[in-house]
Amino acid sequence: MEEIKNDSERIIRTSSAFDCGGRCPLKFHVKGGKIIKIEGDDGEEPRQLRACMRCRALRQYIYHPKRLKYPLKRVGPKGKGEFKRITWDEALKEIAQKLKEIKETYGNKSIFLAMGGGYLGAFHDGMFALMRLFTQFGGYSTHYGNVSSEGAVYATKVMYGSPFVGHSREDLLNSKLIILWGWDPARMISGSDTIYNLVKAKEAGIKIICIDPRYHDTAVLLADQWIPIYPGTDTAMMVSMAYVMIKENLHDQAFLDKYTVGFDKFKEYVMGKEDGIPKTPEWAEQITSVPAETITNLAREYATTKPAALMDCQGPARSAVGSLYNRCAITLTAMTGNIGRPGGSAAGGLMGIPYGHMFFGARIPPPYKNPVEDTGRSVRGSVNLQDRFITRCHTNKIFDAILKGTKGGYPFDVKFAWFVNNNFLNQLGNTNKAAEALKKLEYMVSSEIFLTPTARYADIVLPVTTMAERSDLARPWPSGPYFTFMNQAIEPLGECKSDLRIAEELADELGIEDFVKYPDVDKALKALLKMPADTRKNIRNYRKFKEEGIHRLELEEPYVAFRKEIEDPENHPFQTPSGKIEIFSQRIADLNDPNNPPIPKYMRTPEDRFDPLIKKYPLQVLSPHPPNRVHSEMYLVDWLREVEPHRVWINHIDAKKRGIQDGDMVLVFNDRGKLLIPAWLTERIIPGVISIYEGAWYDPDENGIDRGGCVNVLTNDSHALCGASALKSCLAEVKKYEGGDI
Ligand SMILES: Nc1nc2c(c(=O)[nH]1)N[C@H]1C(S)=C(S)[C@@H](COP(=O)(O)OP(=O)(O)OC[C@H]3O[C@@H](n4cnc5c(=O)[nH]c(N)nc54)[C@H](O)[C@@H]3O)O[C@H]1N2
Ligand SMILES: Nc1nc2c(c(=O)[nH]1)N[C@H]1C(S)=C(S)[C@@H](COP(=O)(O)OP(=O)(O)OC[C@H]3O[C@@H](n4cnc5c(=O)[nH]c(N)nc54)[C@H](O)[C@@H]3O)O[C@H]1N2
Ligand SMILES: [Mo]
Repeated sequence: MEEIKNDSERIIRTSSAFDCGGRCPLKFHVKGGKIIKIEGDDGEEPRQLRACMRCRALRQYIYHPKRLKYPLKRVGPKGKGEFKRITWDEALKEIAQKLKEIKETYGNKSIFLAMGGGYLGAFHDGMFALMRLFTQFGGYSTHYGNVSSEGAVYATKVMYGSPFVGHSREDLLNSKLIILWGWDPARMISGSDTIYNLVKAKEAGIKIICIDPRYHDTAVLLADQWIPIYPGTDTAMMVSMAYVMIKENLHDQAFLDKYTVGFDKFKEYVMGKEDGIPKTPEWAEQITSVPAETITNLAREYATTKPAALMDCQGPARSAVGSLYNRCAITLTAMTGNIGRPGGSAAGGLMGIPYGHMFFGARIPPPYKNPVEDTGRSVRGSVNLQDRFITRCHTNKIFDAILKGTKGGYPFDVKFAWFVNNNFLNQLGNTNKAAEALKKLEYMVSSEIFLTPTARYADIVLPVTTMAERSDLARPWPSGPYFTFMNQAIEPLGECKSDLRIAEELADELGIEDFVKYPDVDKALKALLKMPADTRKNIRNYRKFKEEGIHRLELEEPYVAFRKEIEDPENHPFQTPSGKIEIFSQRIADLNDPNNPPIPKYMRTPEDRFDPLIKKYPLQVLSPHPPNRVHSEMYLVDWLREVEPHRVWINHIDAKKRGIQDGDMVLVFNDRGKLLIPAWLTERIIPGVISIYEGAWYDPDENGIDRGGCVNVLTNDSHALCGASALKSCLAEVKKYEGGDI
């Protein structure tokens, strides 16, 4: 854990636990109780996990002068940010009192828990403690639908019966062609070993093609070819690639026959038998803007270069198209026989790899059953949409549900809401509407590290510790085969407490005597590591793990998704009803919903480029994840702001039409909101599309114009049928801002 450097300087091994998919192993140099320097992993190549810019800037985050250090009570209007300091005792007594009153008057259904991914440690992830607390208090209402990945989860559940579609990243080196389709890992990380392996692949001469409306950082770094495409039209291009393969007999019919069902139906759609429209590259060109010749060449290249890795992701699926993007990508990987093969890819959003030792989730002691959901079914990612949580609202509908309640068809009327691990006012669709909803709440609590735009609406704000002030265990999201031990480096700042401690103390106030507590963190972490998830890979030497801060799994060979299913299909069927990869899904067909086709298709969506609304709002709005933050986290850190000033990406052609010059302050607006932001004129985005990184803090002025540049004042709060949040189906207009009222 600690290595004494000299009399007073110690090195503490830890890692981040942000929601970025990476886990940078870190060395904190601590002197006199303060972190004075941060270094990255010192592991040997090729296994070194180089620290990202955010982790290198952690000191400015942990010691930021705006860190919350004491409990606060709101004294001004909601949203204005006027608070006074109170004691923990006062804060917890008031919250307990309110909870009892609201339970008595309206029942447990009116207590709402809003949970995000702000912290992903195994133990101190406070929302689990709050879930337990509210369960024991008689139950609570909440939301369903993972805002990140619901489209991909649905696609993989339908087609494979499993979301574990990832390969170890070093397997990229076994590919002959890598297609990054809506994926920019130089920015979004997706495992701390991803970009390293992509760079190695590039150095080895493996061709890399990027398909994205933006010439993003990974494309700049690695792409042999960038294919710009209009947002929301990828499925048209994928379907026409299938057309070329079928027409030229380039697809792997033997693979399709052996491992899939329903290709014939897909083929009928592709060739035009179903609807009279052959899905030719010319047809796709009209929709996507990608020249027919480019599509044809890519189809040929992908079908004839073996193995090839088609890497789709989750971003394009965070739209009204939702899972169809991932379903089409999976179909192409099946048509080319790339599934279950080293150097190939199963597509489906690049999600989990079952490396074993999932100490997550299992940390919640009983009771598990939320009494409010006694009558509800709870099938996350279920193919049958009717099976979704019928007691919950969709995540992107939280604020609509608060506003409309049971009268609007939601299962509850929210009176009390607790926001933990999220800044949802800022991060979900339609921020102005969200602000209205928060004003309407009877009572709101936020446990936070900073006074975020969401926390500004709370009645009580509770200050929580950062990762430097507690010990925990963590693992990267999907890929890296390693686990980290987060050693506490410093004492909690001010009066900060972890969410777990907060829940424990509140349990006392509420008189919940049998609430399980963890006074000894070290003991609790040891117990977590003993869990039998996958005994072969269990970390046996607790002391070594704690000291080194990292446990790297030794894999004999790179992990390849569905290898067993492909190599030994008799004994390892896919977990679908047919036991095969379902290009046609009878389960979806049975739902008989025209908006949810049983085969993957190109479908139009609201606020796409063919929506008549485009006359009024001619620009499609992208809102990728910021390179210099994790969503809205670290927004206040100056070092990171310097790296990437917050600007709207706009092509010269669009800017010229509007008389906009580089650096001009512009107003971006639609019927949902208006924001001010400087323009960045760039060839790195396709004309007709603009891009604003999500996560800038909402800061509305008296005219309702957001001066913070929070893109979600523009986005809408709808979701695709499959459960994907439609944050990227959004149209807006841009004009030069001349000052004054608008
Ligand atoms: N327009 C647009 N919007 C998007 C997206 C998009 O692509 N476009 N992406 C969406 C996606 S995929 C996601 S996952 C969401 C993320 O949405 P959020 O989860 O709301 O995003 P964060 O900004 O990470 O907010 C996490 C908050 O948790 C706080 N926090 C950190 N650690 C702790 C802790 O230990 N305890 C407590 N109590 N709080 C803590 C942080 O200070 C921060 O304010 O955003 C979504 N929003
Ligand atoms: N630095 C950093 N890393 C992060 C995060 C962060 O906030 N900051 N957030 C993490 C989280 S919670 C998540 S869920 C992941 C998200 O990871 P992703 O879902 O991969 O990220 P996005 O930024 O939403 O989008 C990825 C790319 O898709 C492109 N794109 C958008 N729409 C379309 C489309 O219709 N077609 C095509 N072809 N491309 C399109 C965008 O231009 C962008 O380059 O990232 C994680 N990593
Ligand atoms: Mo996410």
